[in-house]
Amino acid sequence: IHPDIQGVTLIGVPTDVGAGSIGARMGPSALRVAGIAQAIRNFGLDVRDSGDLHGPDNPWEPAVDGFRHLPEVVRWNELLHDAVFAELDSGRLPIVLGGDHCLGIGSISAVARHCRAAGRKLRVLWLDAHADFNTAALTPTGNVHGMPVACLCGHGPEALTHIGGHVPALSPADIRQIGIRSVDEGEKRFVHEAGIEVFDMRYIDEMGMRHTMEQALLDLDEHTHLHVSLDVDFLDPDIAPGVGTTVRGGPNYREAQLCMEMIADTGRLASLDVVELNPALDVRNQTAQLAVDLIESLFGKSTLMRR
Ligand code: 6HN
Ligand code: MN
Ligand code: MN
Ligand code: MN
Repeated sequence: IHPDIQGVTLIGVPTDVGAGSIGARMGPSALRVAGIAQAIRNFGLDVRDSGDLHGPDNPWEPAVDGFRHLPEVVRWNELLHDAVFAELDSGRLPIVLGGDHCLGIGSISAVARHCRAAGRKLRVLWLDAHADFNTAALTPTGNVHGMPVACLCGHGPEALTHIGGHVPALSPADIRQIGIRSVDEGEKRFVHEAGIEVFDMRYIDEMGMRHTMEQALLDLDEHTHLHVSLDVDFLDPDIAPGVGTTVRGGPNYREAQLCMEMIADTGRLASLDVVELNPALDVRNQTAQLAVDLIESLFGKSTLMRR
């Protein structure tokens, strides 16, 4: 992790207002049950669990003007932005326990604001089966968890794009997407037009995870804040069934571990989102346990002594 980090704070965000199925609201509990706090404490870090944020219920309504539950999505993301910003401001590494991936808007807009104020460069690794680059006009579902990257890049309703106080919160040049294998037709064109660097599964198959991560982590320096947004549907559904939007053909256990280990080796991790875990679809909490396993690697656990 980043050498300036004073400690780690867990922020539970029990909501699925942005998702197409309910259940991700139980994600924070499942990660706690899988031992996330102790796993990080084992590295000698000061870990504080700040509990759960409290936001509106999921009204489970059809889309209005291309968005499902926009007011509720806005409220959760405003709350999360403030919580993440406060932790970064006190020198701590926030871990957002989602919750669905619409929460990337609040979390990463706070990270971007922090980086602007602190004069840091920002690199966002978006680990996901999906590009999450839809807009109201492009979305086939209206679910805002399919739109956070577009919103962060300034394409979306003002109530979401301006949460971090600067529009756009992110430049496409700050983002690397890894593991992508399901992108909607209009969304494909828009990702291409925006110029986001995408390491899709075809790339990973051909070049391997090692080369992929070397590319995704190029040009980090001592001033870089590295944010990881881990959508658990990034992982192959054989090892991670507890997700509402599984897509087959994702990274296997070792590929996922290597991905985390290479991020750990940079020593630049400064914030993390773990999202889309849906315990209602899981089997004996195995997806939460796997996520905790991967987070241990992300924080530097390795099988041998390394230096
Ligand atoms: N996620 N592209 C689809 C949609 O509804 O826009 C799926 C989005 C999935 C979002 O997994 O975070
Ligand atoms: Mn900082
Ligand atoms: Mn996602
Ligand atoms: Mn996804």
